[in-house]
Amino acid sequence: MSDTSRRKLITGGLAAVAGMTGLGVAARLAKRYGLVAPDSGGIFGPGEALNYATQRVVARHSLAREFSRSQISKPPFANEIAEPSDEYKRLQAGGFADWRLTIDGLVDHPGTFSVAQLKSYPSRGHITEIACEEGWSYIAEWNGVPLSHVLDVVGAQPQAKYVVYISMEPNTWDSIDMDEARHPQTLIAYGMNDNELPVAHGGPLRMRIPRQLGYKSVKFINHLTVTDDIKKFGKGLGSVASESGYKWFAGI
Ligand SMILES: Nc1nc2c(c(=O)[nH]1)N[C@H]1C(S)=C(S)[C@@H](COP(=O)(O)O)O[C@H]1N2
Ligand SMILES: [Mo]
Repeated sequence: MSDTSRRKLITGGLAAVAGMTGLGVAARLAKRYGLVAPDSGGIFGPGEALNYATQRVVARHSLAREFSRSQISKPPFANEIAEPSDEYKRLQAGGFADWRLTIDGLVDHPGTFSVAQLKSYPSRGHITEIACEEGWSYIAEWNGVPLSHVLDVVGAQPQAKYVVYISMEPNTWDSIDMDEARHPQTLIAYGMNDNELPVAHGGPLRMRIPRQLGYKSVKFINHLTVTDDIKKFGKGLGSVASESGYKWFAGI
């Protein structure tokens, strides 16, 4: 079956089944096609599974809304961060010249990248809203390298299903599926509002994933792992956040 007709079938199937016989069947259909979030079946019910499956089938190429320069919030709000470690302070004192992003897992060319190296790649910026699950949001311009480009540089392998991103902050990591990882607005961000990314906002490197809630945009990242088996990480729910009850798929 062609990809298009398969997608049509899934889309139609999901919608029809959800309408006619309830979400449970739709969730089973989603499972059959592998569209199941790592944390589903836990505290989240069939509605959650349907949300992720529907998003992936119907809206996988949709773009987060981009704003104009005049709409940038002044000043941007930074969420509270934990006290940085001594190691972080040492790196900060050196202007982050020694910061490294390690990339490994299902890639042909694992490696470590300096911030300068990442800045040498084609950059992308977008003016988007970052929305916290606690109810506040603001608009800022984010600059960085598309994660997709970096995945090409390291040669992400075709069987890859997730990118796990790990913060220098202890016990702080999350993951996204390859659709989100390859999405053109998904950035490894190093800049904000025409400046370096401030420490409060996750400098020198953070993930910026504007189609999902703020907590997916993890700060201080220094390690990416490409995997086809998310169950191997932590408790197998796809993120630290999911382990404490937040949704792994936080699409907005
Ligand atoms: N390492 C790290 N990343 C993090 C957080 C954090 O506490 N530590 N908070 C998250 C949450 S809950 C939100 S809403 C956003 C807020 O981003 P901002 O502070 O740049 O506005 O960062 C996310 N990334
Ligand atoms: Mo948040």
